[in-house]
Amino acid sequence: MVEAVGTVPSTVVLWIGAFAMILGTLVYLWLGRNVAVYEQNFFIMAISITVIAATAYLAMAFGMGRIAVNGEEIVVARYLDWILTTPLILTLLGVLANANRSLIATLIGVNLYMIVVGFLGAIADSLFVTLVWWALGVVAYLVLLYLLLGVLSDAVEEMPDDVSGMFVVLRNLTVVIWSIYPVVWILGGNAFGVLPVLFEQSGFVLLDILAKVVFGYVLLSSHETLRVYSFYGAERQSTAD
Ligand code: RET
Repeated sequence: MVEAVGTVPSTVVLWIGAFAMILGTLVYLWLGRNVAVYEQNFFIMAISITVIAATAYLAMAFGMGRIAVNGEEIVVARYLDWILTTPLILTLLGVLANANRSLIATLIGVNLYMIVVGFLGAIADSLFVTLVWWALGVVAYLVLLYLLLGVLSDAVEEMPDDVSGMFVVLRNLTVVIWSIYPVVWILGGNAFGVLPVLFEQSGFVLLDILAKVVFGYVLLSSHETLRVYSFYGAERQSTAD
């Protein structure tokens, strides 16, 4: 639960995280240099994700973004990052799948619950209480998986192959990567402490790079898919709600 912070190697890892997010932002800006109006929202959302994460990693690398709760030091910047960026990632997936607003709102609500109970688990001071919060977070995550793999995947079937193909790639990347977060979390300093701090930090940095930077790159580098999406999706959205 107490995270040994401020060691030189773990600070280096946080700087790597910050630079990866800044690099991702610059690549997206470059990819979006002549972006068509209909692609703008995708770019703005993806850029927001890496900008928020870059800010959180900068704060962490500067040794900031931690608060003491119940005598424990919590890396609050990480939870602020997750609470802001995971809804954006899910919105990107939802919009791509042409899901209606209530489904996107449901995805976000379940996801927020998952992150909030994860935060409660991090500030809990007994292993048992931490495990209870973690288990509740895992239940929320399973509901999220059901929505992503079931309802949202059904919605995308009405979209052209280009779009549904892109959705499936991004959905699979998301499902695989997101599933590793609770494992790193429970093995690290929050509960069992079998993962050394450096491994835990590096794990989260690597997962964040995949879930944010690689995810955004796959989406934004395909102008053709975004073009197909916009013509088909814009037309359908009016009847989808
Ligand atoms: C917690 C602990 C409680 C149980 C579960 C968790 C899952 C966290 C996830 C985080 C994903 C973060 C991403 C961040 C940036 O892009 C909160 C660790 C299930 C899935 C994708």
